[in-house]
Amino acid sequence: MDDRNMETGSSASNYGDNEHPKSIIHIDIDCFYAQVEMLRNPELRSVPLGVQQKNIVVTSNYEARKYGVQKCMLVTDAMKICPSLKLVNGEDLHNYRTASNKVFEVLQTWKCQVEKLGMDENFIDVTKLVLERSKSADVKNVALSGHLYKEPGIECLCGCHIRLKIASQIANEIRQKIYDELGLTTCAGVAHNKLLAKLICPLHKPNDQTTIFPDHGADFMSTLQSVRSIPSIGSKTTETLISHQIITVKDLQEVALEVLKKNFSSDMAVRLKHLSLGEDNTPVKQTGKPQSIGLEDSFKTVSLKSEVEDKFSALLQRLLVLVREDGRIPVSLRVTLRKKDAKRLSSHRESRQCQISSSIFTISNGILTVTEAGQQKLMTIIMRLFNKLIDLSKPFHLTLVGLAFTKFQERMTGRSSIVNYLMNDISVQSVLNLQNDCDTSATSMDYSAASPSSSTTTDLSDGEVEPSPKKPKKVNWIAKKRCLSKEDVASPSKLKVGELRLNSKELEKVSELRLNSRDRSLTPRASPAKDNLSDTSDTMKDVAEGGNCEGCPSYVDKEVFSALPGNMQQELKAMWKNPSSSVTRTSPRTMNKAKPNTLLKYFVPHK
Ligand code: TTP
Ligand code: MG
Repeated sequence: MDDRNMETGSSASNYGDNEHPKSIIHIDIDCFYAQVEMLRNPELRSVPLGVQQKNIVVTSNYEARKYGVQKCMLVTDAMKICPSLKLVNGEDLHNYRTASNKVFEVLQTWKCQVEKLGMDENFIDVTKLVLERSKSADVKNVALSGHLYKEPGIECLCGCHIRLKIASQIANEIRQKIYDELGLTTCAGVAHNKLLAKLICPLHKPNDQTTIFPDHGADFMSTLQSVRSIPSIGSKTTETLISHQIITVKDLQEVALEVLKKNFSSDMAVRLKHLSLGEDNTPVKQTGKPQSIGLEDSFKTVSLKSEVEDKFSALLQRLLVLVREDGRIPVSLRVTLRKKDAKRLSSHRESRQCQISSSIFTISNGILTVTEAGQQKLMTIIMRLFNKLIDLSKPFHLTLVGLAFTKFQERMTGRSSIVNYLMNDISVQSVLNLQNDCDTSATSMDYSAASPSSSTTTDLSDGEVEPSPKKPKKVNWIAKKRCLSKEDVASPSKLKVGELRLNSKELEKVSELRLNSRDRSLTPRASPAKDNLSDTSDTMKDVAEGGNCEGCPSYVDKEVFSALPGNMQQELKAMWKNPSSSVTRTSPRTMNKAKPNTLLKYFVPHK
């Protein structure tokens, strides 16, 4: 992009260019938690309703909003302005998560890329669908569904106006389907990029939709009163911008690029400019399983080790429920703290993580479980990490503790791990699913808060660390960004093994079989594996006894292992001893350079 264009506020770019080929829909569920509660108890529909977490009304239904009850209001304030407000406790997120997953499933039926953003928002890239429809429909007469931000002065030469009108029809169908199947009303934004689709979405709510054409992007952006309204601008960037008197998005549009470059990296400065003009080229990335699963709890102050332990213990109980629902075996645990620091404007978190033994988890009837002893072991690890973060010889004051499982054992559904060959189900041992089912890597535009909240408001609910678009408002209720941190992003498998593939149904069966067989194969340990606080893997201490399979993890089928040629056995053992050289972490390029006569040669890059 030409810097001069930036400085004059011109919207030419590819980021933008004069072509706007994409059609993106953003869907946001109306008063999400409140709707879920109203579906569970229809009597709540006709009364003003607030969903409470600790002393905050995290959302309210539209009946309550008529009285002025807003999201994130203190319960006391909400009750003052609406004494008839009915409150339900929303601290157990299970039903919200279930509803969120159901919406995601409905969206998947359109066979387009769907990116989940937190619990109640999704992006859908309907570009291909629009193109298909534009071939068959009487495109010139296609009508826009819902609202249009502004009537166009002239038709854009690239034909995007017609395409976006078709997309608006699709958005309407999607919303109708969500309503018909789940009873949930939603809002939608339709645009040629994610940024505008998201920001235009709430223009008409509830239960409505808005489309914006590219030519009005910069104009619409200039109406936003705070740079913080831009999804990927977090509190730190905001602070820096404000310190240079760049407060509104219009200010950002008008400031010279050179000024931004003095305060940000060149790339960041250019990106800020693009965003201010409504330009964004980040793709909609299909959401898979989250990279990490975590919970946080924030509070006024905790200064005793025993209190910290109680907090962690409560978090762990809840976290284990989430992990069980997820089904993957965690192999890494992260502890996060926020120390009280009156001097700092931004909240400041510190984390420590370590690998954990997979033997802590067992799979019983296909369900992930942790024994009492396993839980104690996890608590020991947690407190050890805590001790590394806090100097207990001095007083400490914490305002937040967090726990997250940040890595998961590769299972047969979808990765290149060589250990997949060796699980106890010989009938499927040479079959890998190559679909990238875990690709939740952060896009270059992270729609979650770009930095932790600067809020020091206290007595808050536990925040579920999920990728979420909600920037902290009055409260610091969530820390989504952590879950998308780049170091957590595993690169998708690009490998294939022979030509063997299964379709998803078959894979489900295989998955079940493996879970069952793995369950059967779990052997009691002579001594519990040590938890390693350094970066070296502890999971490899998870050894099975006896025979020439000595040194293999317990899930390895001894028979299969014994049948392998000696050099392969050696290689696998070496790999298990030194997980950093594990095949699962090896890039396809490295694979190609594998020595002859190694197992690695069985892998060929996926083209
Ligand atoms: P939002 O989409 O911001 O709010 P909403 O869906 O309740 O209302 P709207 O009609 O304006 O879209 O957030 C989705 C859910 O996330 C919300 O129902 C409750 C929860 N939430 C919190 O827990 N804390 C918060 O600070 C916010 C903003 C939301
Ligand atoms: Mg919503």
